[in-house]
Amino acid sequence: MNGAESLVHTLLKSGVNVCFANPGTSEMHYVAALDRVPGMRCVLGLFEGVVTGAADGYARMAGKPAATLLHCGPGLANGLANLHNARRANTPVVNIPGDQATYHRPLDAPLTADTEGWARGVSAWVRTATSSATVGADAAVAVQMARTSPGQIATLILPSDTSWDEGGVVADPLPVPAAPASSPNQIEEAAAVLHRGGTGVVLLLSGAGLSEEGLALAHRIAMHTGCRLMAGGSNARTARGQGRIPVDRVPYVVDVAVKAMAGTKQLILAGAKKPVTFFAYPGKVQTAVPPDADLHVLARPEQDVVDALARLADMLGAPKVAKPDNGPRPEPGRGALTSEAVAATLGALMPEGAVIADESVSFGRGFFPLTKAAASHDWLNVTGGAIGGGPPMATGAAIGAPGRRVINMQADGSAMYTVQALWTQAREKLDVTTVLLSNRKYQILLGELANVGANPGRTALDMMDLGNPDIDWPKLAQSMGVEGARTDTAEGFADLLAYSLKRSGPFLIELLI
Ligand SMILES: Cc1ncc(C[n+]2csc(CCOP(=O)(O)OP(=O)(O)O)c2C)c(N)n1
Repeated sequence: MNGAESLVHTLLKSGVNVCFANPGTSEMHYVAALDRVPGMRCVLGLFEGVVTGAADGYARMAGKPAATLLHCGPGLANGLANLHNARRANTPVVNIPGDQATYHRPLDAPLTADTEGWARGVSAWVRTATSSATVGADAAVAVQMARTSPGQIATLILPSDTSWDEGGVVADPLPVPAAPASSPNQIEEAAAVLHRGGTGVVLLLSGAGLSEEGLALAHRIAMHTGCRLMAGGSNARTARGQGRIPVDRVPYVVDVAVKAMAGTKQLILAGAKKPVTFFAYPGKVQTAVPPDADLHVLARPEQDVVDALARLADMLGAPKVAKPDNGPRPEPGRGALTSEAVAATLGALMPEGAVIADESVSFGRGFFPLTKAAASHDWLNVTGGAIGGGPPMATGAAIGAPGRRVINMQADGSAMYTVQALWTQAREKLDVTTVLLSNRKYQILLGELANVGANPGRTALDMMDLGNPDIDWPKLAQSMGVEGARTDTAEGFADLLAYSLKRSGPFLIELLI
């Protein structure tokens, strides 16, 4: 057995059975091993940002990591932005770039690069394999590190001789440490704050706090104490729709966020970090949390937030409550394609168990309220602000959640970063509906120009204009094997969405907004 075969066997033994890949020469033995060892689903991405973003989406839904296969430092570098998004989502990823053979590296051949250095910025754990005899053991550690709470990126760099040399040894899976529990002190402090009650107590949820179970516990606490529930600004996965507690997210726009958090006197963090603004702006605050608010940490992101919420609810004596009634499903929108009309149509038509991969950027800021009474679904945000996360995340989510329809609410500018994901969706026959929000602009940046107080001229405005030439999205999709159509009315959207949900495989709907 060579090193690559021991690697693949070890990954499979440790429960990793999907590999998102974009290979090169140095990974040929890894590719050959994937061929020879049955059991691994290999998914080709035509750009490394698709590979890494798909690994992110997959793990968010499957609850376990996928492996990647990337080509040397430059291939890894192409995938870094979506590894950054994955890191911000606390997604487990077993990230495997191949590299020059150990004895070839000193010759400084063209693809030689600081692979470890590039990996380090996004990874909780980096190791370069040194021999075929130990690469199996390295792989077992990589899976263990990826699965360590709250979910991390573990990068195992694979010099080609550690793949092709004989003497590979399959390693047994290593135990995954349980998420640490919150200390009694953390629970007591939160309970004391909630006991005092009064207005201005906010319980801010993220991570598993936004799972169905976490939300139900938070709801119990809120019903008993009168505290307000909020969610972090961008979250890996939020359980929403019928039977789930609707929570507002901390808004993106600074002034809107300040309004939303005004009056907060006690902020209790449950799996969330203290919210800060995406950027500094001249003369504006850096956090929407009022300066006189006290901060309490019920559970840090790596702690077991569901356990902490359960212990807190018990300590408070909060009685069990019925599931909330989020009201009737919305009616599909009519007329012009406003943000509200699109949200209402989505809320009306999305099927039970849908997964929403949200990279709607500026147009989607109002999507939450009108989808709270939709069928139960999961909502995935791009978490690190690096655009181009949406189409790959949708692709990976469809593989991680088979049988569930993924709806990718996707802004056009961001989609152009990783548009090749459509090809993977077609090749893998994935049930993904891409709702392409075509405003032919970098709309958000027009707002940001105003926010920083700039006075834009022609050159600045041209840098935010995606027209001239207009992108023909249905044709682009069709060229990659994805059927697509375009509409400029809410009724047209409803028809196309319903059509896409009835058929299997991917579909793209361009909305001229
Ligand atoms: C990797 C990366 N590159 C560039 C940016 C800067 N940026 C933020 S939003 C944006 C444009 C988004 O346009 P689009 O996706 O069409 O959404 P819209 O603003 O029209 O809603 C850009 C270029 C970024 N956030 N991440």
